[in-house]
Amino acid sequence: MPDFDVLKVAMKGGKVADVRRLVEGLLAEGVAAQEILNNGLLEAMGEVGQRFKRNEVFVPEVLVAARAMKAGTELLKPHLIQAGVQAVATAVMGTVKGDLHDIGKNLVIMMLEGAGFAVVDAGVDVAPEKFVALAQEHNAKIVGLSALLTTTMPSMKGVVEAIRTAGVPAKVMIGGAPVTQAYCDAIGADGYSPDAASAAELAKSLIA
Ligand code: B1M
Repeated sequence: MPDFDVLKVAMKGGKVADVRRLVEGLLAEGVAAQEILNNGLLEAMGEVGQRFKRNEVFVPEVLVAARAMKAGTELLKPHLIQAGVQAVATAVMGTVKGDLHDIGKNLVIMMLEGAGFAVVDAGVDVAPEKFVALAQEHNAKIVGLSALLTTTMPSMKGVVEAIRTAGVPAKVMIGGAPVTQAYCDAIGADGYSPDAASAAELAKSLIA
């Protein structure tokens, strides 16, 4: 039975070099990449997400843990592809038109990836048509919208309408500092979450 505790501690502490070394060691021992991903990296990221939600850790800790997870998953990726492991689903994620804030969006992307989603990062200042095109191109099950300005929030309504009009069968979830559940209900989006950890849980529940 491989011991994932050391790997989890290294990942939660954002120790990129240690994570690489430990993942390589486990692979060399013959541990399956899927097992390292689930019982090591994803579990550690889930714990970081829960602690973030409880305000026990903050944005910098999440970012360093996410960077360490990325280093680990990069080593696992070729093995996972070889083993035919599928992502849970694809999500397209972007900051809406007129809005250049991307720190929250990037955190949400990391948590979604941590939860097993393949994420297409649409970037910032993204027009409704681009969300539609990317969702169609990647057969996305989730379209995630972030907005930090009260002046750009209305663009979310435009994206929901564009997605529905184009007949894209994706769930639209929204978030960002000025966004609320009431606004989500008002524009007919499928879900709202106040933070990155809940966003990953919401995405999983929306496709369940
Ligand atoms: Co700007 N800015 N900014 N800014 N900026 C705010 C948002 C502001 C509240 C500051 C203030 O006045 N107190 C204010 C908005 C006021 C309003 O509309 N109510 C503001 C303003 C006015 C502006 C400019 C207009 C300033 C100017 O130029 N006059 C300008 C606009 C530029 C533009 O976008 N067109 C501007 C520019 C900038 C910088 C470029 C300098 C920089 C952005 C850098 C970057 O993102 N790369 C910046 C920053 C850093 C901020 C503050 C200080 C921090 C934002 C942030 O990153 N927070 C912010 C003040 C503040 O919030 N204290 C402010 C950390 C981040 C982790 O939180 O993004 O909320 P957040 O994400 C959270 C949740 O909201 C949620 O999860 C995340 C993690 O828990 N979440 C989702 C986010 N998206 C989600 C999506 C989901 C689910 C959850 O589902 C899909």
